[in-house]
Formats: sequence, C-alpha cells, structure tokens
Amino acid sequence: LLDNITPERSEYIEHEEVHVKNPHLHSMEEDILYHFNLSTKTHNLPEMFGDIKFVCTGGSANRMKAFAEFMQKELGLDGENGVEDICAGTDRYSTYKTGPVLSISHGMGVPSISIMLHELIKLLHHARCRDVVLIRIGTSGGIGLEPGTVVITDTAVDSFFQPHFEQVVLGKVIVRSTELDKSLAQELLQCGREILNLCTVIGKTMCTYDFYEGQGRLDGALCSFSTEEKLEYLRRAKEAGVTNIEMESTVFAAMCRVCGLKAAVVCVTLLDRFKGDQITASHELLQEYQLRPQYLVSHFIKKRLQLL
Ligand code: R2B
Ligand code: URA
Repeated sequence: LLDNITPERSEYIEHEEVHVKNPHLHSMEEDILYHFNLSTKTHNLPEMFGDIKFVCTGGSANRMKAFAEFMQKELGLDGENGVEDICAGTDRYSTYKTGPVLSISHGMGVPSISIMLHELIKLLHHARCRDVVLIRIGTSGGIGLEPGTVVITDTAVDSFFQPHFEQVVLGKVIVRSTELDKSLAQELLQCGREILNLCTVIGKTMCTYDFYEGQGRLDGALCSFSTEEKLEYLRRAKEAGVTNIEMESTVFAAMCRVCGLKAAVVCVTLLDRFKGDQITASHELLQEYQLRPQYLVSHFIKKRLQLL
C-alpha cells in the first residue's frame, strides 16, 4: 500500500507537507537523525528548516559548500560570514542552508545517498516543509556525448536498463519505480537552453553499484571482460536510451517518488565512455564542468522565485 503512489496521487498531494511512508514513526516520542546530528527533541526543526523549498544534493562536501556560497550570492543574501555547516557535529554529510535552498552532500553510491535521503525526508517532514523540490547535481560518464554535456534525467535505470530500484527488505526483494517528474525535467531542460553555451540534453541515466567493472571499465583492479564486450554493453545501453552513467539516481528517484516529492537529476558528463575509461581532463576543466549543473539549477531556482 505504501509504495502505491501513482502520479495522480502525487499531483493530489502537491501542496501538502512532505509525507513519510512509515506508520511506526508517528508513535515515536523522539526521532534522532543520527547521521545529521539532529533530533526532534533537541532542535526546533520547523524553525530551522520550515522555509526550505529547494534541496540540492551532490556527492562531494566541498562542492555542496561551494554551491551554497554561490546560491547565497545569486539570491542576494547576506554572506559576510560565509556559509556554515548546520550539521557540524557529524562529518558524514555536509549541510548548508541559504534562504529557501538546502545544499547537502550525499557521498558516493546508493547506500550513502539512501541513508541521507531517509533522514532528509524525515527532516523535511518534521520541519513541516511544503512543496519541496529535490535536485541531485552530479557528475557522470557520458555515452556518445561530448564531455561537459549536461544531462537531465528522464528516467533512472538499473544495470539491466530497467526503470527499477531493487531493495532487499527482510530477505525479500522489493522493486520500486524510478520514474522522475517529467514536467520538472522539461522545465530544467528549458533552463539549460536559456543559459548561453550550455549543451543540455534529456535522457535515461543508468545507476550502477560500482565505478569500475560495474560501469564496464577496463581500468579497475579487476576486469572480467574484453574491450569488445565493454563496447557491446555500452552500445546496448545507448540503444535503450541511456545517455549517462552514475551511481545514485535509481534510489534517489525511487525514494522521492514513494514520498511524493518532486525530484530531478542533473549531471554533467566528464568523458565519453565510448572513447575511454580514465578521467583525463585537467583539474581546471573538471572544476568548470562541475559548475555547469550548479549554474543550471541556480537559474531554475531564481526563475521559480521570480528573481529573473
Ligand atoms: C558520480 O561520480 C561519483 C563517482 O566518481 C559517483 O558518486 C557518481 O554518481
Ligand atoms: N561518475 C561516474 O559514476 N562515472 C563516471 O564515468 C564519471 C563520474
């Protein structure tokens, strides 16, 4: 029953608070968000976080701090003291709030982002936030795309190109859908088009559990396949509509969908996987690539806030 949130139902709850899908939570006297070092008893979560409308999340703590500083400037907020990590009592995730924008790191891979999302969704719920949009801004490997291309995810898919996220619960596999909000993706694509020189495309994003063999790389410590087998897999991925590969999008899409949260994934490609496996671009170029999703999402936020 809990997973049966259809798109129609999501529309229906559009203007409501963030819903957690766990009947046990309501009977808990206190909820400790252990990895954020926050609790419903020791912190006034509605006061601290109640005005959040946009949550932007990405793998690296430094990048999410830079994004918070950037948003502070873009929104014209007082930034004399810079930005401060709200969850400084833990170094698991880094969290910054600038006006209605929460910038939070999620680490690498499905387990890391999924722990963060459990606690983030509960945080948004406890804080009684309304109409929140979640966007993952990240990096990825492109499939037949010019490096530096910004990909907006249409649907996240697993390593079999299926729009599924599989979670083992009590020894059984639960399959959840990884469809993302189509109109949000189109709105972001439009934002990409409005920013000069930003090559933006929309496509399927494949999420894997490994950076090396799991993404068909020939350069890991282990490799069990040939160059031709790698290329054949990438060709099949491309035929299935996959434009890029990363490591968090399926669980991100699935969890947001179940909780009725509008969500999007915006990733820049660092290389074309048909041409190689190693990331050979210079440090400076990689830094510049990683700013591209940030510019796009900042443009989106400013438009939504009618600042443009
Ligand atoms: C993209 O980049 C990271 C691996 O380098 C991973 O977190 C991802 O999804
Ligand atoms: N992140 C990934 O997961 N894969 C890549 O190829 C590049 C960045």
